[in-house]
Amino acid sequence: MTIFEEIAQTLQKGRAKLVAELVTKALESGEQAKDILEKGLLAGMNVIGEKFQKNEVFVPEVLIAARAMDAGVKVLKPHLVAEGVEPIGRVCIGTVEGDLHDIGKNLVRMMLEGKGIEVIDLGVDVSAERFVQTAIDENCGIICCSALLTTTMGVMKEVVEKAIEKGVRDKIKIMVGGAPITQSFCDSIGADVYTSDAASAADAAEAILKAGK
Ligand code: B1M
Repeated sequence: MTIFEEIAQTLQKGRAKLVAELVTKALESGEQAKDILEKGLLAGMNVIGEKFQKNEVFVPEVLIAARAMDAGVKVLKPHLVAEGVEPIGRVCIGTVEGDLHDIGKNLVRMMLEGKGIEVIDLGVDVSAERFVQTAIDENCGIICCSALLTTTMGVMKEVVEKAIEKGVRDKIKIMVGGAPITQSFCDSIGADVYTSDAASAADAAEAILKAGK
């Protein structure tokens, strides 16, 4: 087994401390940080994403794997910066105004990070104004909105309207998701992409950002 495969498999088992040790070992043996990220950490997280979509693993396993990914990335980060590895793009994410549910939103964030996307996490109870202004100020390619309450999903329409009002609707994609959201709701408010789960959200965001490069 290569060191990359070892890292990927250890990440899937959620063994954070061992992942950090293996990343250190790989760096010491002269591997490039970019390869460790792509062939080890991201490869492992992709497997978790695929299994999550097929209901072969569940929320706890994803959270534990994401924690292991974080441990590896922490070791790797200074080396990635030194090698000049660029993230594939930047997005902002949050749970919409009036809504405090953040478990799904956090899963989406972790899957996005698992794709090498830079994520600005605005947390919960995020207003349309804050989503759009952050996307403008921080040069985000995508705004990702999560909602769990039928009473708060309307804020997503406000996000679309705010982006139009600020003249950036053609520059910034808007992705929506959360238990009460559907494709027809997404279409009705004029958002760009709806996905039903975190792994598909990360796949869609990756495709959008790569297409925009
Ligand atoms: Co609340 N809650 N809750 N709650 N809660 C629900 C959502 C509810 C369905 C329970 C019920 O009544 N059966 C109901 C909503 C009913 C409705 O709107 N029709 C409800 C309610 C009513 C409330 C309160 C109003 C209760 C009260 O106080 N009377 C209150 C509201 C607070 C507020 O937000 N202002 C409230 C509070 C809470 C807690 C704080 C106790 C807690 C939240 C803790 C937290 O998030 N930190 C909580 C919880 C845990 C739930 C349930 C039990 C679980 C939600 C969850 O985390 N699911 C939920 C009932 C249920 O679902 N069984 C319920 C797991 C999570 C992984 O799924 O977020 O759907 P989800 O994310 C999925 C996908 O939707 C998708 O990816 C994830 C998985 O891959 N996804 C995206 C999510 N965001 C995405 C974005 C994307 C793409 C995909 O693109 C950008």
